[in-house]
Amino acid sequence: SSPHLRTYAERALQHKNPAAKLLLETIERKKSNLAVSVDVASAKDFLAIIDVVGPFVCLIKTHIDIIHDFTPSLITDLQALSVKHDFVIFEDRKFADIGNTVALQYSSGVHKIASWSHITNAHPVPGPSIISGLSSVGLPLGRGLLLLAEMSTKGSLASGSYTEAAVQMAREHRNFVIGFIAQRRMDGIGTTPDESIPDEDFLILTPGVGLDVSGDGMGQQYRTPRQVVLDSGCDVIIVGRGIYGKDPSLVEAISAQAQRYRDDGWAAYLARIKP
Ligand code: S5P
Repeated sequence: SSPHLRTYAERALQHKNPAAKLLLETIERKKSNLAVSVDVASAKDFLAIIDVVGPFVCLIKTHIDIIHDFTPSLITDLQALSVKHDFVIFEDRKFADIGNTVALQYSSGVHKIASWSHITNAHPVPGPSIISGLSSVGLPLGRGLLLLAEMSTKGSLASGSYTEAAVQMAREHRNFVIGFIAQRRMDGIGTTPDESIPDEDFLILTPGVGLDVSGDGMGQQYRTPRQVVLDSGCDVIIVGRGIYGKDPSLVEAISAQAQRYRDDGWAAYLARIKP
């Protein structure tokens, strides 16, 4: 059956990539397919939000280059929170360069992403060499890569044959590419029905999720957890401003929003796997 009709627990048993396995196991253990994207500029707000939403998430998504007062100790603190609350870490770096350059960007610089982020992502635009470059660093560390097969923004160029080519690229590197940033399932895309690939199980992590507004006035487009998980078959909802809003100090509001999205995402999953 199509992966999205199986439970997260069943899929965890099948997956060979350690980061994919960890994510699926964490989702099942915490009964949460919610990822929170923490796009704030101060280290203090960043850690405070993560500590509040931590109990309700399977994964925390970071843009570490947004933090204006970054120091290496922030990573130690982030890792401590990931142990305390049991979540996976995904640095949303969106690599997009030649293999040699992305390998250096992934391993080095101020942020040393590969040393702490279980999952990262890349644009497929340079072709397969971007995967080779990143996997030369990430595979020995047990990391996983998501390709951006689609985007949530109005007018996105990642559609049609570009999306198909991204899926084909992923199929050639299934030990390291664990899935996609996309708006729907990618199963069998680019194949004819008679050449379906039996044990293909790409994880679909989906941003552009919001319950209260349909966009942000800067091209972002939002759908509900139910549309994303039940109607489109995606595996993880990624929510940013819908949860932490405009004021990171409103701890109770943030906690309530995280629970609300967690509950909606899980209800949509239960409705999906119901025989
Ligand atoms: O297509 C995409 C891909 C990504 S990774 N659309 C997105 O919005 N994202 C990221 O998800 C984006 O960089 C941001 O960190 C998050 C969405 O944030 P929100 O506040 O709009 O929920």
